[in-house]
This record gives sequence, structure tokens and C-alpha cells, in this order.
Amino acid sequence: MSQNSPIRILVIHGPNLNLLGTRQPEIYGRTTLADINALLRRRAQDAGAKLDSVQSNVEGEIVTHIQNAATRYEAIVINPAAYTHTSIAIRDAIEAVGLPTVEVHLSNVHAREPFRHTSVTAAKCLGQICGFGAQSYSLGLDAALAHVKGLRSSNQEPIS
Ligand code: CA2
Repeated sequence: MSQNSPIRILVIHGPNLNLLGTRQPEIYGRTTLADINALLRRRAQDAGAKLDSVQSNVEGEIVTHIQNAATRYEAIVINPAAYTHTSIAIRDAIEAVGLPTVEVHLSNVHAREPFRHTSVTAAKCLGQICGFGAQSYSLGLDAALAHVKGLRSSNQEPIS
């Protein structure tokens, strides 16, 4: 990817997030996954970037999405959903691929049941953003874009 080409971001949504806006609105709000994807795509476009989104209920498919991202994207924004708390496979894929990755959650996982307080994936990410509803994704996207811009500009610096 050349320094001037649009930054390419992949957003990965984990299991059950396809239900957003249709069930448990008291926890997850009324915004649908399609709404979130449209909002992110527009935000990326406004920043001169390109964004694709995928959702899967299957752990291995998420691993494959992360692996395939290596040659096509410069950063990942991921909500691993329940796999956040269990998936060594997703953690290993994030580490192996080495793309800058931002973990996001709609809810404040730290204010919920104790089993949601641990993320096995966050340690392999740049950071974790949680508790801001759909806005967690926008903040995650902004963090990913800022990180890639920083990488691009440090790669451009002349050797003195
Ligand atoms: O807050 C988040 O974004 C979570 O990743 C959501 C996961 C949960 O297991 C994590 O602890 C925190 C659950 C996603 C389920 O999504 C639904 C959406 C609508 C209705 C039912 C489930």
C-alpha cells in the first residue's frame, strides 16, 4: 500500500451482534449493525479512508478474517463480543498477523458480570474502548486511523 493510497480498515463484529437493534435494546441500544456499518463507512470516507465490515457467529471464521486482512488492510477494529472473554484463537490471530487492532465494546464490560471484566484479546490490541454504545466504534475507528497515519508519516521521514 502506497503512502498516498486511502487507508484501508476492516471492522469485525463477533457473535450475536447481527441481532443489534432487534433484541435487548436496554443493554445494546436500538441502533442496528447496518446503521453502525453505514456510519463507520461514512466516517472513514470523510477521513479519506476505505472501510469494510464483516460479522460472524463462528470463531474460526473470525480467525480467517483476521488472517486474510494482513494483505488487504492496514488496521482492524474488532468487537469480538463473547469471544473477547474466551478466545485464545482470536488473540493468537491478532498477534500473528500483527496489524494494528483496536478492540471495541458497546457496553461497559467492566460494569457488568465479573466474567466480562477479562479480555483475553485486548492485550494484543493497541487498546480497548468500551461503554459508549455505537460511539465506541467511531472512537475505535478514529484511534485506528490516527495510528496508521502516525505509522505512515514515520515511514516517510528521511534518513539523516
Ligand atoms: O458490549 C459489547 O459490545 C460486547 O462485546 C457484546 C457481547 C458481550 O458478550 C460482551 O461481553 C460485550 C454480546 C453481543 C450480543 O449482542 C446482542 C445484540 C443484541 C441482542 C442480543 C445480543
